[in-house]
Amino acid sequence: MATQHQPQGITRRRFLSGLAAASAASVVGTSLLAPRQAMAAHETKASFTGEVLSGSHWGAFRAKVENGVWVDTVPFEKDKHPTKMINGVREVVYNPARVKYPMVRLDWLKHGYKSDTTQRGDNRFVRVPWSQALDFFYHELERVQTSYGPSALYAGHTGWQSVGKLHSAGTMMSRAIGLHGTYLGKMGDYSTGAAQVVLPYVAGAMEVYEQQTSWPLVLEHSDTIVIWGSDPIKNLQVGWLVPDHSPYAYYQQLAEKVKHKEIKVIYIDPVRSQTQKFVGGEQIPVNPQTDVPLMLAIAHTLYKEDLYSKDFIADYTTGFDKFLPYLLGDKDGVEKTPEWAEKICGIDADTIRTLARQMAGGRTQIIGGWCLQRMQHGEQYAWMLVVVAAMLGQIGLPGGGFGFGWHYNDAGSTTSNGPLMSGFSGVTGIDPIHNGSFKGYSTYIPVARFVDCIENPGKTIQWNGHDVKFPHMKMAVFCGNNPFHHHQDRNKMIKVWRKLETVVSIDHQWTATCRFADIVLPATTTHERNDIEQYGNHSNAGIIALPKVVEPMFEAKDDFDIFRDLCRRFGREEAFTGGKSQMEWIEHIYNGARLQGRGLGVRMPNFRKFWEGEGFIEFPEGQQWVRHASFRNEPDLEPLGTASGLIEIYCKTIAQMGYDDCQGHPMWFEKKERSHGGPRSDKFPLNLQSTHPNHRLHSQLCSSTEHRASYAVADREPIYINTTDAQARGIQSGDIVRVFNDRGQVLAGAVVTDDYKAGVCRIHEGAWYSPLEGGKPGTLCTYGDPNVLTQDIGSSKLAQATSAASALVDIEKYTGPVPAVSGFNGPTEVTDINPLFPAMDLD
Ligand SMILES: Nc1nc2c(c(=O)[nH]1)N[C@H]1C(S)=C(S)[C@@H](COP(=O)(O)OP(=O)(O)OC[C@H]3O[C@@H](n4cnc5c(=O)[nH]c(N)nc54)[C@H](O)[C@@H]3O)O[C@H]1N2
Ligand SMILES: Nc1nc2c(c(=O)[nH]1)N[C@H]1C(S)=C(S)[C@@H](COP(=O)(O)OP(=O)(O)OC[C@H]3O[C@@H](n4cnc5c(=O)[nH]c(N)nc54)[C@H](O)[C@@H]3O)O[C@H]1N2
Ligand SMILES: [Mo]
Repeated sequence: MATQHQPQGITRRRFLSGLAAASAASVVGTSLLAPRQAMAAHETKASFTGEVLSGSHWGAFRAKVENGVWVDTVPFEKDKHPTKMINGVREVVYNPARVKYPMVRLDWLKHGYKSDTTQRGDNRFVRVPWSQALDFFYHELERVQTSYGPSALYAGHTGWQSVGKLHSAGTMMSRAIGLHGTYLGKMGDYSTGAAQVVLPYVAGAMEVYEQQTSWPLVLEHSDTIVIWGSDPIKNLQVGWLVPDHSPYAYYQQLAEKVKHKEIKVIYIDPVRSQTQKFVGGEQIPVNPQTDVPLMLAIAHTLYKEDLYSKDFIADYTTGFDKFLPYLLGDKDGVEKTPEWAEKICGIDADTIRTLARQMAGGRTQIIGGWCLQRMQHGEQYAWMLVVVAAMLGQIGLPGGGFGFGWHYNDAGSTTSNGPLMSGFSGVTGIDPIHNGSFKGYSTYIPVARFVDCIENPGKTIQWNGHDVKFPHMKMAVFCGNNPFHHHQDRNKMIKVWRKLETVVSIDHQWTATCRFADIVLPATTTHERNDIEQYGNHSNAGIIALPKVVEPMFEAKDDFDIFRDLCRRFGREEAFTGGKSQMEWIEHIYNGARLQGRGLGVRMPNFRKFWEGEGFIEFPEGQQWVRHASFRNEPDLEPLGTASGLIEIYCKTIAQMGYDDCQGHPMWFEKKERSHGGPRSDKFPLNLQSTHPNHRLHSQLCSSTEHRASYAVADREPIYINTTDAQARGIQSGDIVRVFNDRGQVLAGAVVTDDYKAGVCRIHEGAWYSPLEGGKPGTLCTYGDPNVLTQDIGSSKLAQATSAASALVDIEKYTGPVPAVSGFNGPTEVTDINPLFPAMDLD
């Protein structure tokens, strides 16, 4: 975790100064230096030299600026465990994939919404003036609303955008588009789509995004910690807000306790994780996608050996009696014994029994990750983990019970007593101009089914007890997210995308989503505008100013200004801005927290002092806390949010939905494809993990050239392969390999390692889609996007979440001519066309 800060080469610096000179010229004449901004002492001028404290999803840092050029980044001294990823942040501003100008796809410029959409992805774009790009955007919104109505417009934002209480890209989009008209929205997200639907029925809350028991209490009380499909050391590097990385200190203490045999840590994971390497402990290398049989066998052992808490089951849960016949095989003739599970999950029966006894033998904290619910039948894992914890009877005790959010947002740190900032709101309360009828189609769709929706208009699917009727989607807007990274089955997506008439993408990086869009608008990065953010996520350790580090590059505009200018076109500018400038918003957000602070006894300086001073305030530390303790202490006064107020081992509400693939209690369901002898493994033998990257946040930082070079293999995204699997295929570390199945093919750079169980390989999600022949379904991805290979199916009828983690592939050494990586160089700009010619027939 220690940050090695890489010095930048001379050549690079010269190159950057050149860039800056060019961009400085292009910003002259814009209204970027609004009067109020002049008051900021560390306001960056084009010639500024000095240090700027700022923050990001990767943590806080000091940016070193020379003559208006960001040359170096050092971690904030209060962050004792900074991530190396901080080295890639500066390059978000300066890299060849930067979106420089508003651009329109060549054929769309010629024919508008009647364009040849099979050309999408060929990456030929024409530079247009801002005013024209926004006119196109506005006319398309208007056309779609008047000719089809709201159900044809998709603006269902899900995505990681950037930090900043003001510049939340998705919120700005929702607010602006929502002032124009109603539109098709989304439910859920890709992160926890299955768990966040099932757990409220089972445990009364989403459980995934909530704070966890304070680490000092876990370190004091736990005898055993079971880390189930989770890798906190890897995943806590990033945060939704600016992370303070405080939990790392506790993992260091845990490592000490493991060394001295005071706490036992067990990892249920087919991969030796970063956490295991950091903390120590032992691994149970379960076969992928078979954790539910393992859990059932643990439950079976607890029951048969009378190791479960009858009191807890009686007092705090409901429905154990309905689950038991399934466990014992009375219902389906299959008793869920360790011997039964062994054949599926690859862990021998004795090890399963020993694990169950270990868990029941003392205080056991279960730490569950999310990858396991990002797969087919992902609901079952989340549900069954709660059932195991309920049988152990320690839910609500310090260092016991279950938690699903330990690897996320500084969880387990103590929450401060400080105030919470509000932000810019996506809703205004002002009626939209267009408020047409959805004509019987759904007003929202489960987010991971959005490509299915484009493909199958009129189709009705089941979701969480509701019918969802897919509308005819004609236009989609993306801002602060990257569906051509985050969605599964890229080749299916490319084909289906052709049904859309107009796609708008607003980003600062020329992602594959921009490639497959019609109108592309250049946004600024966080570091080219002013903002404010919470320091520390669950810890809420303080407030940090995010002042502008450098002037905006090229023609990039802040999302705020983009959407304000869009709203001006339909007379809603004032409604969008709320009558405030950006700095007035930032001050307003700060002052809201300041007022709240007074009530909490936390004194904050006035805004001017904060902004012109250090730009950082620390809050006093809060109390330690135990998750579910109030429920355990007073189940009648503090019931869970479930129908019964208890933990629902059997859930009547779910049972009554009548779904075959998610029934009244947790169960094992075979998968459509599964490695280690499961369906289709004869054809494609290797399980493909596409877990979250150690070096990036999804697709963010992938375009940071020097940072990418620090982990890429033969210029490609790494694929991690077990030694036996590599040897069988004649593959060595450093080789370029072709990874394939019947959905697609990608090149990747091999890393041969015994950290992976045989039959398991991994390409981290977020590797940029880089087609050999842009727009052609089935073409080779030259860099290694794993979503070329994943399945696009719903987890089940309950949640309809992504099943990204249910994918099989095979790998071969690549012997063909090695193509250049196509993804990182921005668009192919077509210049022999007059961008202002009005050949488009806007009806
Ligand atoms: N195979 C597979 N697929 C997965 C996953 C997996 O585990 N496996 N995980 C899923 C999960 S959990 C998630 S959360 C998703 C993440 O999917 P996304 O959230 O879509 O991924 P990001 O790469 O963070 O995309 C954010 C985009 O916003 C842009 N951006 C950043 N700041 C700004 C800004 O200020 N303004 C504008 N306009 N744009 C900005 C970035 O450049 C980037 O292109 O991926 C999902 N996809
Ligand atoms: N560095 C970094 N951190 C991140 C993110 C990032 O992009 N980069 N993204 C953030 C976001 S948006 C999210 S949603 C979270 C995601 O958090 P998670 O979904 O929990 O994280 P993953 O990294 O996908 O996977 C966690 C672990 O699951 C294991 N695993 C995979 N398949 C199986 C299986 O079949 N059985 C078992 N037992 N284990 C399995 C993997 O080996 C890995 O160790 O991470 C957050 N943190
Ligand atoms: Mo996520």
